[in-house]
Amino acid sequence: MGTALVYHEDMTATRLLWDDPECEIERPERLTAALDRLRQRGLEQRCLLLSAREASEEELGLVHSPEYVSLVRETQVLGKEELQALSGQFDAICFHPSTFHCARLAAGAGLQLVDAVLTGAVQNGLALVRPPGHHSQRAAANGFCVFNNVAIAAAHAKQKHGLHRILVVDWDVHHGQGIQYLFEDDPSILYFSWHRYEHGRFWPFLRESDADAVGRGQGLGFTVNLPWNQFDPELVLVSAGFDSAIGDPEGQMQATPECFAHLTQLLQVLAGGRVCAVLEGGYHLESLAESVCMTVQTLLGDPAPPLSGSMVPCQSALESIQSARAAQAPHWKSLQLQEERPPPLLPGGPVCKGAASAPSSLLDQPCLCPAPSVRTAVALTAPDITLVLPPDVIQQEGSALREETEAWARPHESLAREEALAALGKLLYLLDGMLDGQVNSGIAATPASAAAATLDVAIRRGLSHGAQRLLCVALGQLDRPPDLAHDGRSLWLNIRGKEAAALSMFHVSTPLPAMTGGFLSCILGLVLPLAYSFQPDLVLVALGPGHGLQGRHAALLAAMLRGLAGGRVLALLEEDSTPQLAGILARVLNGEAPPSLGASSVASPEDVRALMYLRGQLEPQWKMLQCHPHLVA
Ligand code: X5A
Ligand code: ZN
Repeated sequence: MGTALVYHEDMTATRLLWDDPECEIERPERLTAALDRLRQRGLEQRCLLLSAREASEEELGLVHSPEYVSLVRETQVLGKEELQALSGQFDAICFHPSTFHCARLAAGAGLQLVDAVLTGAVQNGLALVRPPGHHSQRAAANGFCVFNNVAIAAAHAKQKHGLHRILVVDWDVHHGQGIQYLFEDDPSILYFSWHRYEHGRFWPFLRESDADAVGRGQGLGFTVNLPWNQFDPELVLVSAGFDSAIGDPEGQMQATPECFAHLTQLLQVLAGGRVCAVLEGGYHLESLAESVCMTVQTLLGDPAPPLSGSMVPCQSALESIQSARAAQAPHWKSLQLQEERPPPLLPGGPVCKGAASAPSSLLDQPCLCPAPSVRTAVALTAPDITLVLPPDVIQQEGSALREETEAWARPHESLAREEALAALGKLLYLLDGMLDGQVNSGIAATPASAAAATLDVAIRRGLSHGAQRLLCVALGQLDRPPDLAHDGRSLWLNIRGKEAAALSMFHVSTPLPAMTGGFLSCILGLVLPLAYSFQPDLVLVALGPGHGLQGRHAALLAAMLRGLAGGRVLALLEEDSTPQLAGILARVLNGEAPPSLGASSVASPEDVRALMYLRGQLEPQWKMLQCHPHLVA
């Protein structure tokens, strides 16, 4: 459906007219550097370009007082001395005669983006704007921000489009106190911000930036940090600041540009993919440009490049997450999990083949080689004419050589039948395309009776032909091949109706949760932390006999797993799966947003118990699990 890029070059006009070391980083080149890089990468050309319009004074009035709007309007005719004097009345603000025009364009750009997304003209988009907005308040400019672009967009989405639930995610390194103040008592706008705080010693130095600010009145629980599995937003607005990126002089944090691809991708599973990002901070031109490209690329549906570095959360981050969860727990049922911590797995046993230390040949490819020419391929033995696919998803015709297929099939009785052999040939051909870097993701099918054997071959083939670490998520009656070496190169996660058990850190079984809430907790609380800790370079998802998965759940799982291995995900289905299931998986693997799940129930007590049990067992080995601490309310 497309990605909008909203911009107007007039927004480069406002600039610093006097000496001010605090304000000088917010320069016009921030926009031109980001835009140039988008052009260079061929990303601008893939977007629908919209020229920003000015927001009307009435629209500004959605969140600002008329007196404040007049005050900013009047700066247009002030001289330099007067501008400087007026600026001094605010914190970190430098007015320019063009400020009013630029700030109206910035707010208007956000409005246009929301209109484009909510009328269905595009799926998502980014507004590249100056000045930023999230610090600005009802009657005050603050922290380079004049009008609160994202807040105005949110108020407009409510008023003009009749929305009832809007999620605002603020990933700028600073707390957007302006947005918090404006919607503190409004339960229809959930404001989530993460920001550098330093116990109040980081700008804007506010007590109310801490985790215990949770909103007030009707809005209790709708301010700050919490997971999003009950809110079910209709629209996601992002206060997209990139001053948390590596190299930024303000933020001094370490987020690599790829992090923003992953953040974007995680948000795309919400609100049917309706994501509007609006630029806030970001002052290191190189880092800003790269991070903007990562965001736009992900909005366009490209898979996120793998994250690098050690996947071990630091103690202070864990403490911050814990205090935010504790503060929010009274307001969100999904946070009120009470379980005893089970004994951890005994030490010893196989260890992970150093995810960070051993670079993976497959994962290196996206950086060195051009992106795969085919994003998603579907290899079905009897292509179903009712299968509706987007034009860029290809139906694979090819098959591996007969002899080679037979050699792989030989150890398996269930692969002796002609249909099973033909399906295996197709799968091997597809898998080779992925391992060679020509195809990014794919779907293959197999007769149900041959599902286990086909998966077995796919794992072995993957590991012997270039994959260093392979994640296999198997649903239904599929057993881990018994002789598969415990050499730390394959992680087996079986989701089916049996009890929870971790046979080793690489062999985990968990029951399929009955309801959406439980399914979501299983993915967020177990599958993703294990997967991100393991850092596979190939992912297999197999829906085997009796998998019991609903289409929208399968789509969510596929969308989330796409964050791993640079999106190199192969889904294996049973031949008699419905064309709907194959279609939805193909579209999601190809970058479309999964359908919205609806407001989900919380996980059942049994589901919570199974999840807690496994997390407790596996936490010492898979450190990302620590991000979901055991809460005893
Ligand atoms: C939008 C933004 C930061 C202001 C920092 C003042 N503002 N020291 O990143
Ligand atoms: Zn900032």
